[in-house]
Amino acid sequence: MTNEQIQQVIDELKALNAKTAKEVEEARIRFLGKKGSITALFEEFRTIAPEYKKLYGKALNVLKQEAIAKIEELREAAENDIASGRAVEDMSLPGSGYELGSRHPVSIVRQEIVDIFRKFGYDVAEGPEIEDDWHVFEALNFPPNHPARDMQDTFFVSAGHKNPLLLRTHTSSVQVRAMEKLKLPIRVICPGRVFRNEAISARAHCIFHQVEGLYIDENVTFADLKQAILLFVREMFGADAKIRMRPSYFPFTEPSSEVDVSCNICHGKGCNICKGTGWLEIMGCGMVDPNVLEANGIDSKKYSGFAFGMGIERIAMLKWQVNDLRHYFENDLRFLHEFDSALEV
Ligand code: 2NL
Repeated sequence: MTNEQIQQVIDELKALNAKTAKEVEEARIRFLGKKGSITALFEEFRTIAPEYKKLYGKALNVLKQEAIAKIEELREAAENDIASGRAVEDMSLPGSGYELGSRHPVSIVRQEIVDIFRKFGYDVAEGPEIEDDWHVFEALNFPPNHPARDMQDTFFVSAGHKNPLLLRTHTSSVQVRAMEKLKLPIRVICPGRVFRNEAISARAHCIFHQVEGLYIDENVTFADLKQAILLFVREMFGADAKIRMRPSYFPFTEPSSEVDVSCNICHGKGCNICKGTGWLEIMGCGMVDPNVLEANGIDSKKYSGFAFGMGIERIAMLKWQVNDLRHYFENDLRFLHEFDSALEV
């Protein structure tokens, strides 16, 4: 490397007079790009004799900083020219446009469910994701040795503590808070994120989303529950959708039931989505156990209620036949853009 070579680059930089953003970018590449003249000088610097390294090194660094500063200055001037309309840009170029985001499938389904129940007169309630044992288990009639209370199933934030904090495993905890806070009758819907200590696979995830509902008043019966669910299912899956209820068990409801909706793919004929049965499981529900009412200070002789819960990803899977849960959490843009057209505005 010779002094002349360096001087030549300095002269070129001094003479540089790029006007448009495109010219500035070309100049940047010419000086500082991978094959740029300043980059080349730095390459050569490696081969010069040690006693000259300090001198040349300093000169090259000053040159590089000056080049960066000058190009930045020119870029700003070019941008100001564009902003003020002074620059005569190529008007035939396409506009840059905004990259619009779109709603996540889980958000789309949650909104649909919530909107339906709002129409029925339910309030929407949210609550904390980090909870205590009372709101997640004790107030919901979980016996002391129930497996859900185990570290295997629940994430503890402060294990071993005498009143440990944990990540809620269902949004029933929000309904417990609603019972503490709201006056009767209560009609509330609780969407939210829940957590379970599970290995991630196509069929299980440690984070997922739920919507739970609770209705407490005088004289609420199982017939009211069945009708509420039927009306919901008709709104969600179409006017001809049918429901089927199977007996089940939850600690917080008695009696408890699992709800199936008629398969809207094959209309009962049997297909691989409903595994030939014509039915798809969509939620669990039941009459609120009197123990739960009493634990929350509600007179179970005077009041009764029903509750239900559904997994949002499960409904989304039925709606779009996306059968690997992991897709909902990876935020792969190719997946998310599939739902652009699902946005109803
Ligand atoms: C399911 C089943 C269910 C409830 C949730 C509930 C809440 C209160 C009292 C009584 Cl405060 N019950 N919630 C009841 C039955 C079923 O969820 O499969 N969820 C995904």
